[in-house]
Amino acid sequence: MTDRSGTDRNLFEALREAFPSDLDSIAIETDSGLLYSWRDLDRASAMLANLLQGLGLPPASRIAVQVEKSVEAALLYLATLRAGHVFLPLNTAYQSGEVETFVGNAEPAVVVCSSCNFGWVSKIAFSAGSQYVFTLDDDRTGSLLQRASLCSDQHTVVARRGDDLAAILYTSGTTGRSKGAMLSHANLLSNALVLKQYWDWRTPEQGGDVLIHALPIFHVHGLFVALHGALINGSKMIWFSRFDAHAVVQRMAGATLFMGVPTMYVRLLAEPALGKDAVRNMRLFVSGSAPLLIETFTQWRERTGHTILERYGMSETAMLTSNPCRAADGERRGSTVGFPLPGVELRVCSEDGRSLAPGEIGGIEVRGPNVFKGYWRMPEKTREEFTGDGYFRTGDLGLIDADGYVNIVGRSKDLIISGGYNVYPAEIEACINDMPGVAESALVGVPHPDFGEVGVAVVTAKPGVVLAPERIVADLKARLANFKIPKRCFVVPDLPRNAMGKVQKNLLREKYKGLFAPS
Ligand code: MCA
Ligand code: AMP
Repeated sequence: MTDRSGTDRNLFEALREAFPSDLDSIAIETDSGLLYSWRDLDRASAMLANLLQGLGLPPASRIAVQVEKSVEAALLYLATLRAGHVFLPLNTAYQSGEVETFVGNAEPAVVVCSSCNFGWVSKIAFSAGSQYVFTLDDDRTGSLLQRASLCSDQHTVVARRGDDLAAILYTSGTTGRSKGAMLSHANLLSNALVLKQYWDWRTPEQGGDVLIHALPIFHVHGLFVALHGALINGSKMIWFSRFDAHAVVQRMAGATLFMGVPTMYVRLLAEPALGKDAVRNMRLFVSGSAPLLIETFTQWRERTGHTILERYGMSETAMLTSNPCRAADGERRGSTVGFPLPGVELRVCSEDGRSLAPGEIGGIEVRGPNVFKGYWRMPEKTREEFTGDGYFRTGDLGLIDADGYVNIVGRSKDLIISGGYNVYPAEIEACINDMPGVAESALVGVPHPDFGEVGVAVVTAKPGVVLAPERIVADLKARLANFKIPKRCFVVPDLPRNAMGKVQKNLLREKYKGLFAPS
């Protein structure tokens, strides 16, 4: 079979081929002043890959990683690809119960964690059958690097087919049950190649792009869209260990590209130093992971003279649509997520599966080389989410306007997106309902000036019980990632219900929508 797309291979091989010919030029400059050359990336990822290979694991073993953001953490990702294993990134906010669920389901052979979490993480990992637990800290210490320092810096990339698994990304799901989205080398490589072309990345020979990388690297946006984007274009990165709006504005003069979630744009706009001078060398601002308010889009244009390019994607699919980058491809329109990317087939369907006409609102369904292989060990769930003709049901509601721009108008899935992180109400409600004295609960999303949307919990008590909202929130904090914690909690006599007995979340959303409105 001929591989016309050039994606039937190990993704790392393609990224490595794009490194600039001058391997001693700077690939990454960190916010703490460290410099990494392209040769450093090549050698260090080789050493880590040799370490992984030396463990004698079966091909496609899962390597689960919950560590603070660092260049070494990104190198571990590259090493996992190089060694032909499967990367499983975990948000650092996840608490032990959440990590136990993911590790229990994925059964990774290797787990890498921060040294301060070694005690509880290793207990979970060894109970799930993991063979090795290493530590990696953001100050370049830990057993992983110690062991890798003894390994050779020469490594031959392990051959992988495009269809082989490269990564598993967990999402909590609308039922509260976690699902691991399986992404292949070809899924990720095809998406990186499409974005290279569509976003007009400039290779070093064309003057080069410099990306400000300020996103976490345990989700699609920071790990794939941003990191692959820079690597496959041989572009330098200015690397922030965490997002700091003030520091990002200071570094913009030395960069050409920024990618962020809407909360980051809101915080950047609050920086007095943000203006036309600060962005004088910038070429492109990309926003995604959550809806970008039209006010933010407009204010950004007024303050900086740049029009933010909004795009849309999912963990299961990587990037699906994008506003145009080049003027020749069209204008960037606020409140829209642009056109389906080349190679992505996107349609809007009614509940009974009819393809809808432009302007009609329905469920967004997608098909393409970027669409995942299914949920890890959940063939039934996978089947449910795909149509008979191979389209993935995104759970997003939208329309395609008369000019072909995709507009996302809502979600059929019960999901809150807070500061770019997904919060599935079913998971939080199940935790609250487990608490003594709780009769039932509902978590609804309401507008928030910083995070876009945040969760508000509405709870009822069992007869004769008096519940304290602060206690509920404190208990949740001990069990769940911080971004999932409701920003407010109310104890009420009853939840509103419709004639069928279903809780009317729309009424709760309406009731609490003004909670965080700026006064
Ligand atoms: C932090 N907090 C949050 C969030 N982040 N609350 C709600 N939503 C959030 N997203 C809370 C913490 O619990 C804490 O509360 C307080 O804010 C400060 O925490 P800190 O860690 O200091 O927050 P921060 O550093 O200011 O983080 C804000 C952030 C971060 C930079 C916007 O949330 C972030 O990096 N978001 C990006 C997420 C992302 O990369 N998403 C891409 C997913 P307390 O003090 O009460 O404990 S990929 C995806 O969605 C698809 C594929 C796509 O299209 O990209
Ligand atoms: P995740 O499961 O973290 O990959 O989140 C994917 C979801 O984020 C999508 O299904 C959308 O609901 C949402 N999303 C991503 N980008 C955008 C965007 N530009 N506008 C609105 N929603 C978005």
